[in-house]
Amino acid sequence: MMRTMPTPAITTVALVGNPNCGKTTLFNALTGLRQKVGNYPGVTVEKKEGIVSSVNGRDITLLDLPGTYSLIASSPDEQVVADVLLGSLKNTPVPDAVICVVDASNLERNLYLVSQIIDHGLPTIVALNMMDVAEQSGVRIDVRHLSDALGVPVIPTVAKKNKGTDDLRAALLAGPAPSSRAMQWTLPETVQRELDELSGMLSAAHKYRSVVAHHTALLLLSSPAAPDEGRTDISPEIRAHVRQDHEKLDFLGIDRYSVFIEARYKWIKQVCAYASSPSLSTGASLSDRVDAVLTHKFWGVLIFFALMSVMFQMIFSWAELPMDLIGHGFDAVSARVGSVIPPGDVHDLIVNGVISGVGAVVMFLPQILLLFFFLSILEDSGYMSRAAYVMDRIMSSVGLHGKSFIPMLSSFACAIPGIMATRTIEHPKDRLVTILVSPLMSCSARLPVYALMIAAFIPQYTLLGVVSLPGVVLISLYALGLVAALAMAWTLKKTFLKGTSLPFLMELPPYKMPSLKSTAIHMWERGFIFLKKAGTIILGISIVLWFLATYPKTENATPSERLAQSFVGRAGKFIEPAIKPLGFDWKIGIGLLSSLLQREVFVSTMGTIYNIQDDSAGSMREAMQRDVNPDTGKPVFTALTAICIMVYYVLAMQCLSTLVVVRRETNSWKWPAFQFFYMSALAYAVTFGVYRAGLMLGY
Ligand SMILES: Nc1nc2c(ncn2[C@@H]2O[C@H](COP(=O)(O)OP(=O)(O)OP(=O)(O)O)[C@@H](O)[C@H]2O)c(=O)[nH]1
Ligand SMILES: [Mg+2]
Repeated sequence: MMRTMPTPAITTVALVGNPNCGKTTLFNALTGLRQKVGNYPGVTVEKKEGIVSSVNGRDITLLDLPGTYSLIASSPDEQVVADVLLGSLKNTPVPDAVICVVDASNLERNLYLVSQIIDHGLPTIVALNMMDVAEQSGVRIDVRHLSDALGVPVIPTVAKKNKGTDDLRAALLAGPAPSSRAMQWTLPETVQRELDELSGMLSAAHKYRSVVAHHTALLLLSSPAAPDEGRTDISPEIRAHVRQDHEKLDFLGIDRYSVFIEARYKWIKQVCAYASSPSLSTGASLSDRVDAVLTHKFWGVLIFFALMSVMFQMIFSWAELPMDLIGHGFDAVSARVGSVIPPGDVHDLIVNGVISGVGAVVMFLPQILLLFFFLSILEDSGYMSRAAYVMDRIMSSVGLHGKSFIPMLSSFACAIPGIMATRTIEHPKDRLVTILVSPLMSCSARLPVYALMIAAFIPQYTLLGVVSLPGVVLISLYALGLVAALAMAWTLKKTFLKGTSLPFLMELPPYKMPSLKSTAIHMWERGFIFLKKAGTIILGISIVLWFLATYPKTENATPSERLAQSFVGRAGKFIEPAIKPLGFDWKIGIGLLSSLLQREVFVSTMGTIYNIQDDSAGSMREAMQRDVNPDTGKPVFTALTAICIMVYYVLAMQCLSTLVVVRRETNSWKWPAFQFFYMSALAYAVTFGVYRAGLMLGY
């Protein structure tokens, strides 16, 4: 009589699959979390955890992983997947089971990874996702046949619409089992023999588990070069053995790299023939025709820049009304609170420090929301990959390729996700160059600085009836950041980060209608982060700044003189000689100092010090416009000073969080230090040039 073994409790399950096949969408559906989803390959670059709760209280930890085409990784994000499955990652147990997500509209290519996963021997469920897309394009898949051929359960899903996710959850909680089929693809006999032998040697010499031994053996055999002295994890005898194997197989005329791939594909073709009927559609689809224009080498570039211009123009003009409303709101609160609290230090702290400082930054919430609205649409529609494709030619002229453009484009939101996105870049030097230049792209923290300066000092001309001068200035600042990033990349690639790039291989994902819901969620989340920052860090800095701008108190002096005598006033005066060549006075100097670690603080600082200095009613904008330098008798801010400040903020590295992330991603303080110094020097030099040129032109 046979006894059925009770299925061991499953506690950790990993989601793996090709890039952009919907892993994170499924992850979110199963766990109720809100990890970032986007319609381009490489959205997820880190391992993320979530809990799938079950009725009987045996919860399962689900791991969302970056997308990968193969377990033989070529970039850092892909390496994470192999590491998790092999259990070579610290703090992460080997998963008990795998959900292999497959893009049904691209079955053949996706099955490559499935075949590798099945060989791994972990209990597996295939989630056949994007069934809607497959059906639309006429691909028919026989789910039962596919499941038979693979020897694992196959569950059709449409993750985006939450279809099939309950079945998937049920299958997961029922406890999946390893594939009932052994390794089904066949290698040429010699290769198989060497593989088995090497794998045996690795198990014996290094006590590798059989999966790890098999994986390592395959990696060693297929790698172009023999393992060198650097691989101290492998014994010298085995290294010598691998060298012999290489010579032998090369002698036999076997392409060691493609032999494994071809063998797998041969099997995959059989599976596909058995389980699916190919797409019925013929001829160029609508999306091909759209792509012909959007990725055209001339029109594509033009459309990209036109889209960007429209976006920044809109950010500026649409935000005007809500910004004014928020501004009035803060003025009202300030007046109200001001009349309740009796005059004195507490009154001043609340009105000048807290409300003006925080209010000055919060005013720019509409711009931030609009920025993320547009970025989210670019990401979700599938345009992002087209932009990278189009920019590939421009990027290759500076020695990088289009893949580096996605991190740069993401840096419009914030350099931190941009830098994280470089994990998809295979070539380490290209990755480093991209990390070093991405913070030159104007992030959302610069937007309040630009918006404040433009609104106060750039006249509202309208050119040709449609484009406004403020809009043009804003676009120029973003363009300056992009040009500086490209120029720096070129310089770095020409000097100490020389190296050739691999050819660019990037998938163009299908176009999708951006979902209103996910756009709204994205805007809400980013808006919340912005407000939270205003309510915590910026609030704290504003309070400290108010004290430093109020004490030590000088009696019988004008507010302006008192500010000059305060702690920050003295600090500003101290650095004034250094920044005078840029057209900045000591008050701007206070802003530069206080925003050294976070850019928006410049705006809250101006809010606080202009409220301290200028008692008369009216906005901080008016106070800044009115301010006159007593030494020269000229206004502190002119259009030229405003432009110089903005240029400085485009180029300077005023962000501690970015530096910390760069240190983590490059594993040394050397690169963030280099980045800080080169960006500061660049900012100083270019601002100086702009100021001199402006003076010469008579501004
Ligand atoms: N039509 C359709 N779209 C889907 C489905 N599942 C996900 N999507 C969309 O596909 C795109 C990619 O989804 P993600 O969940 O980010 O994919 P991913 O596999 O996590 O991608 P990476 O993290 O980049 O590897 C998004 O635009 C989703 O909205 C589906 O079943 N049908
Ligand atoms: Mg993902």
